[in-house]
Amino acid sequence: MTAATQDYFNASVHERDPLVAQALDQERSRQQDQIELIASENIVSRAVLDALGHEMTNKTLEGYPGNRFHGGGQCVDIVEQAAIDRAKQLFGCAYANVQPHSGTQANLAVFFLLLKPGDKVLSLDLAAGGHLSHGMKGNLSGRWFEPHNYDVDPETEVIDYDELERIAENLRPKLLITGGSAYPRELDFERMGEIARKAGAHFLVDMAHIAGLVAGGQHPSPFPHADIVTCTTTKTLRGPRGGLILTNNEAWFKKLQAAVFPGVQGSLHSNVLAAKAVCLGEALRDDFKIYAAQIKANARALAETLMGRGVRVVSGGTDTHIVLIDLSTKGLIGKQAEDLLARANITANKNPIPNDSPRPADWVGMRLGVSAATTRGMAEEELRALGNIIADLIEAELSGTADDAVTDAKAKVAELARRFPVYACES
Ligand code: DSN
Repeated sequence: MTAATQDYFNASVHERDPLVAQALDQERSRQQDQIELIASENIVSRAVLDALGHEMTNKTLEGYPGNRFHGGGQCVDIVEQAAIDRAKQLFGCAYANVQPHSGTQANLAVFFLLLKPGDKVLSLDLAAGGHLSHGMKGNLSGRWFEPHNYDVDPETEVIDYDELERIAENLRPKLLITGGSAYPRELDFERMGEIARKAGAHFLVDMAHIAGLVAGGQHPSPFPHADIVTCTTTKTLRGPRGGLILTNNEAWFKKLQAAVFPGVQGSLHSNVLAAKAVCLGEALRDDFKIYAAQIKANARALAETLMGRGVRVVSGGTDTHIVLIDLSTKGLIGKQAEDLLARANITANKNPIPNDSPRPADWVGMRLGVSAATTRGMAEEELRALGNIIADLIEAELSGTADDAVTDAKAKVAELARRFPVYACES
């Protein structure tokens, strides 16, 4: 073996690529030292990381277990079949495709399966918590299909199901979609399934954000009301980046397989399938139910603390991991609050609230999510402390004393981060 080959197989990233290694080290420290409140993020287990970093990434395969276009797929067949079986067991459905590279890819495959270009799609408005892959103009779903939206009630900020029914009956869309990225309340799948059937529409539930809550019994299941369900394996499900598609419709399933490959994707991500199998296995364990219940309790504690300090929480609370706050009553915008929290090592993101400006720079909302903090072991007491830190920062920004408040908040965040370490065995 040449020295170059030996180096290729044995040298670490620190030895071969200091620039990338330094960024990786800094990212590890960042995740340890800050508190993550971005609602779409979570912290995967060491077992999921092991699978993601495995040599299985070298394997190229197309097709499905037992029916591949390339040889040597026997080990990937095992992990893909495990992911399929576990997804079906976890979500109580008959068929699962575990290959989508993301939630957006999963949705695209469903569009490819069920729609023709120009067909009408009815989905939750983006500012009310929907998702860009449900018909946003800048996304293929909004360019090739005819998007329409339903909204939340302006008073309650909860989906206006009567209005949705009226819109659906007039519009007669081919596809009704619910779910998204920032809707904090429980979704009434039964009512929306009835609305879809009355309007002659197929019903897609995109449970990307709440899949872990569904898995843990903390949000009603979309089955049997949905015709088809998509989700990501990140977020509350606490797995690798990727998507799933689930259905009970036998007739669709064969076509669904072809819609994913070769419809919208080529070869699969073998190591990610292994990591998906691991995370789905973890979500089947009893301790995941405890985790999901703690997420909800933590989100409520955060929402109640913020409301108690005079911060307006959209819809007056939460039934999920998401707390969406409206900064307009404080005269701030989302970007200001995001930057302010970042100075104190709390990571969150500006977000539109219902009827917000279409310009991200003007959004007055900020989205907070508790999944990652809950994974670290934080409970209601810590989320109340975080709520008070956030409220202190906002008040200080208004009174011109932000610098002092940031110093104080940073110390409190550092103490929390130290008490709840990430991948502690390595530190
Ligand atoms: N949809 C984006 C979010 O919720 O942040 C990415 O998952």
